[in-house]
Amino acid sequence: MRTRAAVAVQAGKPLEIMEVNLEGPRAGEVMVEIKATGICHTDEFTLSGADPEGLFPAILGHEGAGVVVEVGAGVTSVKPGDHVIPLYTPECRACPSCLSQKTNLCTAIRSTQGQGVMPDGTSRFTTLDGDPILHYMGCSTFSNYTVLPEIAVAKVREDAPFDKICYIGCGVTTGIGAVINTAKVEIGAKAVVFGLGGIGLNVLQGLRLAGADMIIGVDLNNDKKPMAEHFGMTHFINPKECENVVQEIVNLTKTPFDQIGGADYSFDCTGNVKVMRDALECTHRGWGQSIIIGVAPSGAVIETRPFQLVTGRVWKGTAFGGARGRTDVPKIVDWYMDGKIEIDPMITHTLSLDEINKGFDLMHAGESIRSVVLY
Ligand code: NAD
Ligand code: 022
Ligand code: ZN
Repeated sequence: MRTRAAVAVQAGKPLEIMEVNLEGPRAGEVMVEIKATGICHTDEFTLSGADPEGLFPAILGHEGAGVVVEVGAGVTSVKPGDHVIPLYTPECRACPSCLSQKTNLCTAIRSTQGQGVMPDGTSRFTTLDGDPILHYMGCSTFSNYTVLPEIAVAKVREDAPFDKICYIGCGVTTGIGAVINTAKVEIGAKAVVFGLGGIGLNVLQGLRLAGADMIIGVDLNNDKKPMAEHFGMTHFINPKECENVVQEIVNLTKTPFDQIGGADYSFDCTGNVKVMRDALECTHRGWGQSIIIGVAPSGAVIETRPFQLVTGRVWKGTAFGGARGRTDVPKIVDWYMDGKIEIDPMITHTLSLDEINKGFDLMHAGESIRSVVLY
């Protein structure tokens, strides 16, 4: 069939909106009509050419929601008409990683996904001239119709609005999951969130959900303050307006009884390796945990003195918030529908597919939290 897609033809060039050919789903695959997709930093990172693993031409996009229209042979867990969210971290429930119950990083289709092809080694997309176009993160949600492995879709309830739940396909789950799954924050905790963009705001609401007491937000941009307060931030620090962020946080978290000070948990949502160091070092001696969520530039290295770890601080990282997509994503959709979490205020812009490059401009200008494309 033919479908409309925004194609990343070459690094550093705007996406080109065009008709492409899409082959039907083969065994173990499903075809999904994408109804809405968010534009996330990783799409920009790849399109810019800064991602050394980025391949072209490709159809980017990994934060979508839509409806199953056709299933290939042997598919049992979804059927045409089901509402789904594509998963860039699949969940096969059979590989050593899934069975370990210690990680969400399913390895069933890892290598082919990274090469931009389906598990059988081929692409379903071609140009109208017949040249192959690659998939991206196993999702390619910048196409109106796409094909995914069955293990890379989460079936969700049908009354949830696509234009909001698409954000659960990356940002919402990453931020909330980092708190619940990776850090396992407990009631009464003191936490710090570095970077109050689309991910940081979701960490904030995860912390509120987990019952954290003190939720300190750190951002270079004071304009981020009102929205962050709305999502649960109790204290704000602008590093440009204080001498030493680490000391500031340590002082803020001291009590008459505990004069050591330090956060129980911190989260890097910036991707800046200097921030990552501060995030570790502002945590409490003996038990503080710092979770890296931000994706650093290719080749970047983190530094700290081993003494920081020897004295009990813990450095962790998280991919997709440690969430097992097919199991956890439907629950997060329920939380949204039950009003436990909020998404609507974070979707600051909605665009048509023809306007998708505007979404990247808004991201560069720091004007958007999330731009969502509606098909
Ligand atoms: P964003 O651009 O919306 O937000 C980043 C925020 O950090 C901005 O508000 C900016 O002002 C602030 N900031 C920048 N430098 C800072 C500094 N030195 N100190 C304090 N604040 C600073 O980005 P986002 O959408 O929130 O994404 C954040 C990061 O999370 C990105 O690196 C993204 O790639 C990553 N991410 C990771 C995963 C994962 O699974 N690990 C998933 C999604 C996104
Ligand atoms: C999503 N991300 C950032 C913004 N939006 C993001 C980027 C990378 C990862 C997770 C989220 C990530 C962490 C660890 C890995 N990836 C490796 C997983 C593995 O090897 O098992 C990652 C993922 C997918 C892809 C590349 C890297 C890909 O499909 N190309 C999950
Ligand atoms: Zn993303």
